[in-house]
Amino acid sequence: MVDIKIVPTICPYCGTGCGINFVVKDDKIVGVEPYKRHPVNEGKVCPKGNFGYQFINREDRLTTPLIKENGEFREASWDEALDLVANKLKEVSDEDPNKVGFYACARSPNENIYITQKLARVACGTQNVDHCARICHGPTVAGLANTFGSGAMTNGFDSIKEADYIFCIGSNNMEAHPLFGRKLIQSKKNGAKLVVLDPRFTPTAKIADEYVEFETGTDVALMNAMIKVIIDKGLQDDEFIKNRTKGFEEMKETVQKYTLDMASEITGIKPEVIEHLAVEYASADKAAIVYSLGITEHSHGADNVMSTANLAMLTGNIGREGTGVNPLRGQNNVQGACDMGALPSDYVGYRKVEDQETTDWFNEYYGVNLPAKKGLTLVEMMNAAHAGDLKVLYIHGEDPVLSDADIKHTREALDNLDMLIVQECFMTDTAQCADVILPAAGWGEQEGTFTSGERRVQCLHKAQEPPEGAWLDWKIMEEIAVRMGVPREKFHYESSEEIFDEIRECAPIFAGMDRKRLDTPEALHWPCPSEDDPCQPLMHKDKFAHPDGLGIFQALEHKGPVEVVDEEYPLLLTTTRVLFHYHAAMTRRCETLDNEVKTGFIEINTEDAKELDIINGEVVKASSRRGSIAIPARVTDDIRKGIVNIPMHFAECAANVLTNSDSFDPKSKMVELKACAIKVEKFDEAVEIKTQLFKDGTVTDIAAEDYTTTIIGK
Ligand SMILES: Nc1nc2c(c(=O)[nH]1)N[C@H]1C(S)=C(S)[C@@H](COP(=O)(O)OP(=O)(O)OC[C@H]3O[C@@H](n4cnc5c(=O)[nH]c(N)nc54)[C@H](O)[C@@H]3O)O[C@H]1N2
Ligand SMILES: Nc1nc2c(c(=O)[nH]1)N[C@H]1C(S)=C(S)[C@@H](COP(=O)(O)OP(=O)(O)OC[C@H]3O[C@@H](n4cnc5c(=O)[nH]c(N)nc54)[C@H](O)[C@@H]3O)O[C@H]1N2
Ligand code: SF4
Ligand SMILES: [Mo]
Repeated sequence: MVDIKIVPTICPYCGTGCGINFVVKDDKIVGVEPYKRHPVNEGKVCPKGNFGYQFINREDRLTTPLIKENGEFREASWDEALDLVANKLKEVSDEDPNKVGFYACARSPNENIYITQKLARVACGTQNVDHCARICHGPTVAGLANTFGSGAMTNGFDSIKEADYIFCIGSNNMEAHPLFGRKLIQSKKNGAKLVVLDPRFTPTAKIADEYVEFETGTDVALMNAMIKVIIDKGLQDDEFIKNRTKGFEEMKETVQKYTLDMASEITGIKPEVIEHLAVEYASADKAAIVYSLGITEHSHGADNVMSTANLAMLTGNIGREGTGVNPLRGQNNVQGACDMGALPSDYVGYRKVEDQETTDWFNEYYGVNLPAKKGLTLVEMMNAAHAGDLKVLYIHGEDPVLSDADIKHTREALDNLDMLIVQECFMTDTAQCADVILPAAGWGEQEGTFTSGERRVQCLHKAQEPPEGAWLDWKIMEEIAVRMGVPREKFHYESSEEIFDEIRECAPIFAGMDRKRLDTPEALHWPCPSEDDPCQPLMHKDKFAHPDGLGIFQALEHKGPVEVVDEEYPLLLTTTRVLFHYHAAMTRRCETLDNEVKTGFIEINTEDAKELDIINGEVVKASSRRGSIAIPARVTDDIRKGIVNIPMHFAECAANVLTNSDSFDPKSKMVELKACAIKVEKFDEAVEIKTQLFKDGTVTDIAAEDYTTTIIGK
């Protein structure tokens, strides 16, 4: 008899949080099967859910600690590696806790992330802890906290099925959150009208009722003009504005200059189309906004986010099912990483570092003496390393060499450290720069919880042992803390459940999350203040999360990208994702996914390509002020003229060689990953890219001909 076990778990890729079942044979994960009872995806998955387990038992998993000597890695015992790391962290943090920094892993369970921030705060006395949300939905956290008092998605995913009108701006969820995309299709079947706004005619735009193409970086101008139309026509919700908000008059004053003509000039959308969008959004009984990185990854990302919140409050489209402001969080557990306090300004549960009473509470709870002062963000840590002010960086499962803006700058910064510690499952581009590598157990090899984009805290289950030599993240960090002198009884856990119990003690939003209540397919959403609270997803029903319960309108001006095109660099680059790859380390190690898309490409509009004499598939040179790459061209009408696009996954033609790390959002410290000026040139001779060319066609399982999209606004 074949011994097959089925172990339920949660997909480790995007923030949709689909449930899947591992198939386990001879104690090894060998496949996945549908998890039909799961309420989020009802047994369906996208290709990553289906084939994305293939990396787990790869030969090239890291299984031995490695120490770099004279530029070469050598194998080391756990004892030697842990002592080396603990001694260095202790030496430098004793001298100045600001000289050490931590990046937490938004792919790993909450319990691991909680321990990363605890290692930073308790063992090193530093508030320098952050993670990839900074360069992802950092502007969401900052922008929605300013307007609604809480930085999270306001409604559950299923709420979208009740909407009458869906305003989807800067989100390509059919590739990036496909099982949320499925809910958009279900909403359409229920009668909702779906409108997609994006500089590219994406697979998501192709399922929309209306698609509006527009200029990158002009979202604030568009939404300000929509707000002006709504007010001029008296379509705002006066009751809602009066009873539930403040700051309306200042905002109204600011939008006055955003006439249709002015906004049309900036955005490239016809005036009557902007008017049409405003009237339809405001007239719908239940209008929902969906957005993602097209909104956030700008030097004015927080302003973009706050514009969406202004629109929702103006029309009373918040606090009800079918409405809301719905940022689609990226990483499987990036919501969790923010919740766990892997933020330089917040402890677990968004308790504020700068509030002295809160810091006093944690100082007493942990037995430490932290300052009530924010630490450095991820981008600031990298810049501090570059400047020689940060000496030790501890990276728990991130790959900044590929994912941070301006790879040259990142490599120089990492080279400048006294010690780079990387705790990883694979030898990533970042791990190669490390002084010490600590091999970690990964998905499928541990218990724990992930928190999806709709604040649903879901249990993971262990299906196989980690490869021999790889340790659980939290165990590694516990050992380091103890070696640094933290008394074992203050930093010791028998299981990830014990860590979750501590999280519940520290953060009222999780207090009611009893493990038995949690470990069901339905799981629980935070805020979950008590064990008898229903912990339902809808937020801001009767009041906002600010102390006075009011939402705050924000007066915002259009700023546009910091780096603008000029004669030398005439094309504006945006950087995105493809369905089959997820960043890099894991999906590029899954054979089935790798076979679909083998390498990167640059999308260029047919007319631009003609002017540059470039044909489809030709390898071209793309350069910015930071560097150049060789990359195959994909000539297409699906991108606005003047804009080019590179998916961010491929190290051999990495988008981030070109992007810019200098242009920050002052409100959220986001860097401008969705806009920089580049040029594209022909090579004199044929150039070969090491990996083979992509197979054509961005595939989704929805037949395009089922949908008729009207392209409006051109
Ligand atoms: N397959 C896959 N799925 C993923 C990931 C992955 O790597 N692969 N990563 C996950 C992560 S971490 C994240 S954060 C999410 C991201 O999910 P998305 O944000 O949906 O993904 P992107 O492709 O980065 O960007 C979305 C869209 O923004 C558009 N855009 C660019 N500039 C502008 C602008 O100025 N205004 C507007 N309105 N739109 C603009 C782009 O054309 C693009 O279509 O995806 C998650 N899911
Ligand atoms: N140009 C451009 N750049 C971008 C973006 C863009 O749109 N354009 N998007 C940005 C966004 S939204 C994001 S979120 C970032 C993502 O940037 P990163 O966070 O750097 O991306 P990942 O590749 O997901 O990194 C996760 C790493 O953790 C490892 N890992 C997975 N599970 C575990 C675990 O349990 N334990 C440990 N120790 N390690 C584990 C994986 O092997 C992987 O190498 O990239 C950003 N960079
Ligand atoms: S939609 Fe996201 S969570 Fe669901 S299977 Fe695909 S990658 Fe996994
Ligand atoms: Mo992200």
